[in-house]
Amino acid sequence: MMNPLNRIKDLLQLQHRDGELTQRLQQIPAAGGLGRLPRSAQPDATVDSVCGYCATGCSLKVHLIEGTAVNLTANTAYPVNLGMACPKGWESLAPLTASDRATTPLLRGADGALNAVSWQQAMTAFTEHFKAIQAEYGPASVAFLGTGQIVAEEMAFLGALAKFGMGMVHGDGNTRQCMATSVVAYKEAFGFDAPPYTYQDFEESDVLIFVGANPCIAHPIMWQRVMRNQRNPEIVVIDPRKTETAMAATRHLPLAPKSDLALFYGLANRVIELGLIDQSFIEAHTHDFQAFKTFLADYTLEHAAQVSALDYDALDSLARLIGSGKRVSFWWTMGVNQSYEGVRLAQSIINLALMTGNIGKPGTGANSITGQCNAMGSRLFSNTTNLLGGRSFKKQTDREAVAACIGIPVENIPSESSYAYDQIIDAIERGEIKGLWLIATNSAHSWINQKRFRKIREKLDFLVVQDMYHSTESAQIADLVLPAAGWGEKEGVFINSERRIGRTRKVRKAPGQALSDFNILRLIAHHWGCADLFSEWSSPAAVFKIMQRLSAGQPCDITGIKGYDHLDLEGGIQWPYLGNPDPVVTTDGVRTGHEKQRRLFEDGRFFHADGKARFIYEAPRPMPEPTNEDYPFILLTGRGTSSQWHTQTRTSKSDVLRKLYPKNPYVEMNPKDAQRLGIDPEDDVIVASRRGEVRLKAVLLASVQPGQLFMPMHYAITNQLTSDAFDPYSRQPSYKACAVALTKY
Ligand SMILES: Nc1nc2c(c(=O)[nH]1)N[C@H]1C(S)=C(S)[C@@H](COP(=O)(O)OP(=O)(O)OC[C@H]3O[C@@H](n4cnc5c(=O)[nH]c(N)nc54)[C@H](O)[C@@H]3O)O[C@H]1N2
Ligand SMILES: Nc1nc2c(c(=O)[nH]1)N[C@H]1C(S)=C(S)[C@@H](COP(=O)(O)OP(=O)(O)OC[C@H]3O[C@@H](n4cnc5c(=O)[nH]c(N)nc54)[C@H](O)[C@@H]3O)O[C@H]1N2
Ligand code: SF4
Ligand SMILES: [Mo]
Repeated sequence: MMNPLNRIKDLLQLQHRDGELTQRLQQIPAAGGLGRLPRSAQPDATVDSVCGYCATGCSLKVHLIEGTAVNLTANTAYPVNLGMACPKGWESLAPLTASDRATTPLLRGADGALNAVSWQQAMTAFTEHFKAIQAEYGPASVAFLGTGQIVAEEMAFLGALAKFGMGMVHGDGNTRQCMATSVVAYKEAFGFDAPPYTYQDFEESDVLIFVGANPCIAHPIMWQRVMRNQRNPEIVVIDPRKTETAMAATRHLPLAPKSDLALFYGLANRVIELGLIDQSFIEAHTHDFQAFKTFLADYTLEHAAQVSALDYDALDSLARLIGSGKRVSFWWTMGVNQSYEGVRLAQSIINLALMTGNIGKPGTGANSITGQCNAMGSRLFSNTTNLLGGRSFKKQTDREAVAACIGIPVENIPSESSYAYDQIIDAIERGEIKGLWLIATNSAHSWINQKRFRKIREKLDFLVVQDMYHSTESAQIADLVLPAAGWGEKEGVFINSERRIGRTRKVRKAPGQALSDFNILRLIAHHWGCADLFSEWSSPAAVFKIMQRLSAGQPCDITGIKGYDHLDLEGGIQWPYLGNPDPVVTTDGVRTGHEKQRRLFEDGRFFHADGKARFIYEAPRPMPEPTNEDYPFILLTGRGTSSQWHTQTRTSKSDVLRKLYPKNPYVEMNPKDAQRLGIDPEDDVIVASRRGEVRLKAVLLASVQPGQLFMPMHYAITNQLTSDAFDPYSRQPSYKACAVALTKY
């Protein structure tokens, strides 16, 4: 069972670079199930490939024998990870050879069971069912839900095929659960969805403020970059829990959950009061500061201290630090994004960076950290919320530009935006959407309020799940499972958190009849009868060229990249990239030609037509589900260990990773609450919300405040409790707080 030592072990493990852990990992049968290699079998080649888990985007050197991966090490030459990798990265090959890989298509038969069928039968079922639904209920009655974990070329193809070829209108992705808030916040404030930073900023900052982010667990190698900072920085963590990151920080502000917005307005108010704003930056580069200042009058620092239950002096000191720090950077993740008022909260952070001129310079920025390996790719190229290349479905000129660029009739492009994920679920409940296609996302575990999700299954006439495994919660309830290749079994690019486009490589053959998502999409296009529209979309490399054309003239312009090899040569390339002087490799192997680190807004120009950023604000709202007598605890959810990834379909397949995290679900609670309720460590408890109740082990930790509980999202029971509240602007689910009761079992 879980004990806090696991966490510490976990932290220690990621301090190792090429040390002990590497050796331990090398003793494990070479990931890939080849068993122990004979001494004579030395790798005969090595390729660089970007990791397929988190958005840090580390580069791994994959060692091959006759074209097949046998091992991997961290890439020392890559500007992201500089030779480091976390346990998940080291264990990237293990999930590929798991016994529950989907190796043939599976179709639910009259007997109610999923039976192996040929690709021909699978494609016939796919097209017949979806076409029949569309014929009866209209083209928009079939929808898809995608991901931030397939290569960008596959995302672009999926979005284009579904919407321009198959007539779908609605398609969204798991990035709605994750990044939607930042997307909207940036678009409104900067004029484009543009995280401005480069990882070098971790090392060049004097004050780093992490809000609702736990990089020690969730982005371990970003945290290593923080640890390389030689400026003796103040590291501030704003999180209700004393997380691993909070423990390693210089200051921790354990605020009351969801009091962040009042807190940031209070800090802004105080910075103004202290005269610590950057007046010349505000005047030259922003709009609406005066109105924001007037609005702030109601949000004093005293008010912030009261609402957040934090000490006034600690907040006053933080306001002074933000106002007077030379290089202040703000970093946020899901503690901000997954909130019913996440967009305004992200903007309250952006406002602080703008008013103190902390943007566009080394070590500064209002920086949203992305989650999955290709979350940024999906933001730009998935054709879900945005029309390909960061455009709008609603704009005629944008539709025409895309139609001309990819040679399809403009009428094929929907003129309305897609429903968001939750709206797709609502539409299924209403009977408006009857067919659903899930690609590389495990909604039947990860979506909020699972009871409701499971009910909509009954409303669907046909559910297709395209996944690496047949055992996922979603595959288990599908009508048709399409077996997909995973990371390491296909080619393409990921775009990491600092906008760096990096290449990922095929280093193994997918098992059985599993195909890359790219090739599955090609098959579907053929069987649907729209392959001629996509004749140019013949390979990932061909689609990368299309993506480059689609980016032309946009803030994410990448027309200067000369192809995949160029990405390899440069150690990935950050967007935008219009092509600097040709890269040159000097005789001693040094590459020159473009700067390896680039941040946005160095010239103070933002992407709005007038070049100015906006201050955006709104009064805080009460929590949708506050505690009461019946449900006296606030339940927080999030990442549990650096060795667990989401719904664990991949990380649970590694012998090494399984040793690094608790197998069974648990809830972390404060020892004082436990004592009051007569609960001992390891006791079984019941946690109940208005949606349901679950039984699990109690772990007593002072890192959780009294009155709060924490459950990792990696166990399927967690989302039986969460409540479906959403941010109104981004439609991102508010996973991070609901009211629950806890009793001894
Ligand atoms: N090991 C591992 N790494 C991962 C992932 C994984 O599953 N496993 N997933 C990846 C993905 S997709 C994502 S999106 C990222 C997520 O990365 P993070 O966002 O860093 O991780 P979380 O644990 O979800 O949430 C961060 C913190 O938000 C805090 N929080 C909750 N409520 C509030 C609040 O009201 N205010 C504030 N200020 N904080 C609050 C929680 O206590 C938690 O510590 O991680 C990525 N990296
Ligand atoms: N309570 C709570 N719930 C949460 C969160 C939280 O903090 N709290 N966080 C949310 C966030 S930020 C996120 S990002 C989501 C993640 O939620 P999901 O996307 O549902 O989680 P994953 O386990 O990453 O699911 C990815 C699926 O794709 C499959 N897969 C992997 N690679 C490939 C591939 O190349 N092709 C195909 N076809 N399939 C592949 C995997 O086997 C897996 O089934 O969870 C959200 N849910
Ligand atoms: S930090 Fe993220 S990208 Fe780097 S090795 Fe770990 S999971 Fe992979
Ligand atoms: Mo995420």
